[in-house]
Amino acid sequence: MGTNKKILVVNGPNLNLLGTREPEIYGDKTLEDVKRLMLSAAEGYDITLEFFQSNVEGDIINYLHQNRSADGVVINPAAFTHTSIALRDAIAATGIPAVEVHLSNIHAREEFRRVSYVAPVCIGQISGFGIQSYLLGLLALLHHLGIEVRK
Ligand code: CA2
Repeated sequence: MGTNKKILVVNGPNLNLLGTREPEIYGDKTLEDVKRLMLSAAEGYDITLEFFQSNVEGDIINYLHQNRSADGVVINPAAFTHTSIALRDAIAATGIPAVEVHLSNIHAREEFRRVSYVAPVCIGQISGFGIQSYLLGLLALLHHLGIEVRK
């Protein structure tokens, strides 16, 4: 019997509105669909997922601080990806192993989206697979942490 690991799933600004606008870029799935997808994958592992979304930069930073004992985080920082040194510092300061995920391929869009302030403090980045990016991000994180599928 292994020990249950806690994995955070953090979403940044405007992602609460996912599925309501710009389906050609972000798809028609909602954040609830993301949650369902990840929870069903999580059943295969001895992990607990905790979901958090905020439109407020400081609230995301405080959440990471409060949960710094978590084993890992899958994070879509949304627009804060391209602006927030504070969020980058919070990921580095808490030391929580992080995987950055994006619905869209941020490298195939406007120039300003190609820059990620958080990428250098993350294990890696998954970008462009719609809500599957979150699932791939979770699997990549679990692999990095050495968490194997339940027997
Ligand atoms: O592709 C991604 O996942 C992004 O992180 C999404 C951010 C964007 O600023 C990043 O460059 C890439 C935007 C999230 C906006 O969410 C929406 C929700 C509903 C309708 C339209 C956008």
